[in-house]
Amino acid sequence: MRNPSAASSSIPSSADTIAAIATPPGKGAIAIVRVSGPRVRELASRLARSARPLRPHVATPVALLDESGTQIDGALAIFSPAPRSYTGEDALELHVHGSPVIVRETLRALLACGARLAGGGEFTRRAFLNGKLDLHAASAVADLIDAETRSASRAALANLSGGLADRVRALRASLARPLEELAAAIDYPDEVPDPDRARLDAAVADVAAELESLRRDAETGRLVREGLGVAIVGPPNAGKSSLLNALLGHDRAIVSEIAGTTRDTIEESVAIDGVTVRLVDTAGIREHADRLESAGIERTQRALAHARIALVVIDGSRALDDAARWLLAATQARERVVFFNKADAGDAGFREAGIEGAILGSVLDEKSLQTLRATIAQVGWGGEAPDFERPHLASAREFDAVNEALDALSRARATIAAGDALDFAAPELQRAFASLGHVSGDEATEDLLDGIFARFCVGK
Ligand SMILES: Nc1nc2c(ncn2[C@@H]2O[C@H](COP(=O)(O)OP(=O)(O)O)[C@@H](O)[C@H]2O)c(=O)[nH]1
Ligand SMILES: [Mg+2]
Repeated sequence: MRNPSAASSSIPSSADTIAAIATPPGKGAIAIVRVSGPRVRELASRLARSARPLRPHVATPVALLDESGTQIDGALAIFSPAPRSYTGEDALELHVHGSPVIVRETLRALLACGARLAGGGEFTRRAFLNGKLDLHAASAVADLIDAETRSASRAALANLSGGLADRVRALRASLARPLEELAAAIDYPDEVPDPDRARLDAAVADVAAELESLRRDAETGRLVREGLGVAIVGPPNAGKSSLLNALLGHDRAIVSEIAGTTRDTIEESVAIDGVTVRLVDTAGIREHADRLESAGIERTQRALAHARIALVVIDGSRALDDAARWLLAATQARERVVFFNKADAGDAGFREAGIEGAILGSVLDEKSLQTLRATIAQVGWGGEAPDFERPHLASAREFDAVNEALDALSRARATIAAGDALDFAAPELQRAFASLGHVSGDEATEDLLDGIFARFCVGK
């Protein structure tokens, strides 16, 4: 939906001029107050007095006044006339000295002169409504601000540059043609022949294949945003904490020959192939009076539940104990990397276990660490460094919409293949078409927009 006039009454009017503090609270060198909307010029001429008129996109020193004409600050003003601004409207940025008092006074003066306090994400919402950003890119703005790692910010930036919405729009266009043909055949059965089934199916299959590839990229995107959780589990004294430290490159966990030194879980991140790998070091599973300690089992299972990959560390130099056997069995059905440590001292446990793909090595040996990193990469993302620059579906909402479209397309294909009346295929294609509109933003409802912009901060 690109027509602001269609906005429902629950949405603050985009005819208002909105203002917000764009920088974080607290003292700073400078702070920025931004304004957007039809009354920006009027507000600027009243509150920002300068020797010469503000020139578009040029930072100009101004005396910043309040509504009664009293000076608040000496500031820099940047005026961006519509449509060449972030929001696509007339916009003004006031760079003031970063004192909370000045910032508050500036905002108060703007509100006193007729601006309204912006809602969360309202600037970006206007940018979307004015066609400055597609919906996918607009949500990427929040991802970029929320990014906590370099890889997450790169991924968000790729989405910000657009491209994905265009790709989805092109897929919609590929569905539009068969839909028109079907509609014509259904509406005028006597004049228009049914579209050729094989050709129709091929067209739908092409779109489905593209969507599958979008879905695969989305998995990569999630990996990039959220990182990969790896739980280091194993019996006490196997070398779990030593391994965490070795992968980190510094001593984080206490390593000791006294079994049971790591009491709690420790979480640290390392980058492998640019992906943030979150390593969780757990306390081992001890044996108590010939029985495995239940608290240790519980702890281990909790760590495993939160991780995608189990990194099972076992002392490979000596015979397997009950804890080792329990762990190997407990992790058998999941994604795991099995590392038999202490190869410098022997390989009895490694040979006894005979586990395919298990690594025999030592945390003291850089080669073993390299093999471990490569194996984590292999299990985590297929070994090939993820492409951070490729735009991808970034939210569960987009992911669901693509899944719905794929489901509808497969139902349509089943109908076509079964030789059923093509009347049954048409609504499914229509459904897929609509779902994709939620991703490209061509069919964005107010509810959808509310959901997307709800997580934005005020001033963005
Ligand atoms: N010989 C040998 N000793 C190791 C190796 N890795 C760890 N250790 C020793 O094993 C003991 C237990 O290590 P630690 O990392 O605390 O084990 P955790 O209980 O599994 O966390 C320490 O004395 C380490 O120095 C290894 O590859 N070879
Ligand atoms: Mg430990």
